[in-house]
Amino acid sequence: MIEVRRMVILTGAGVSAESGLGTFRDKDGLWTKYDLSEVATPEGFAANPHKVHEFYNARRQNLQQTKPNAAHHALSRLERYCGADFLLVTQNVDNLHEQAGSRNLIHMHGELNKIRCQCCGHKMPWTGDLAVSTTCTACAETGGLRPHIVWFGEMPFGMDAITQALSSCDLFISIGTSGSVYPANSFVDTARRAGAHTIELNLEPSEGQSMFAEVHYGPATKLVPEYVERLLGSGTTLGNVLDR
Ligand code: BV8
Repeated sequence: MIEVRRMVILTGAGVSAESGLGTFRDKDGLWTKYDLSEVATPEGFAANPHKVHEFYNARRQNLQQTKPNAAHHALSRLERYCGADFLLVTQNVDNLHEQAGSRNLIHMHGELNKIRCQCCGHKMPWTGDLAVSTTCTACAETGGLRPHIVWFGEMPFGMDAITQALSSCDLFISIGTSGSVYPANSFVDTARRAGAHTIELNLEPSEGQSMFAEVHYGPATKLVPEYVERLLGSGTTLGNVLDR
């Protein structure tokens, strides 16, 4: 039995797969169609900003028609009713967790519906297309706008808050991620060293499968609501007691 007073949840592209958004490394995944070094690195953006804008414009357009699924809604319910400290860290750049009502959320890899100006640093919501010719509404410069996305080789957002939460959590649940990308794939180890119970909910074993104390495989829209029900079903007012 463990007393859950602080939980950290990590999600990846698999949690949004059943909403129709592609994953990266599955069959037909994004990285099977694009060379990530050309569209998801600062060097790729410097070499061909038009190509990178096209890559993100297509995903941003697709996102506007996308809705959260039962896994997103279950995580929002867990945050509301778990009676414990709750942090949701997502590697995803979509806004489906917010649409489902999640609040204590860190987009460690940035957000598709935001852009920022490299000239003045201004960050702004953006759901339309972006081009090299787009002018910054804050400094009126042209050519400096980029997606507010963390590319490979760039520092993820929120790392201090994430590390602090992982170092004091007693439950860590990883959902829908292949465990291929650092530093997200090191979070389970940080949580484990803090004494947390660690759980993987995924369609299939991830690269870090052996690091988890408990694993369940299947689609997120089935697994996540079931596990949230188990957590809330066993709930006490002060945090939760979880049967291992
Ligand atoms: C950093 C934004 C320093 C872009 C992304 C060599 C070895 C090791 C590491 C490195 C190396 N060389 C460089 C590195 C570091 C590098 C890295 O890890 N590279 C990898 C490729 C080897 N990392 C970085 O550069 C990071 N920065 O390290 O800075 C630092 C760090 C900390 C402190 C100080 C300094 C920055 C990485 C961020 C890159 N940007 N996203 C965009 O989205 O366009 S990452 C990219 O992969 C994706 O965006 C995604 O967010 C991320 C992880 O992918 P997943 O979400 O896991 O998706 P994937 O398709 O892989 O897996 C999906 C899973 O879902 C599968 O397991 C599947 O089974 C499952 N699934 C599918 N359907 C379902 C399902 N599960 C449940 N239900 C379903 N229905």
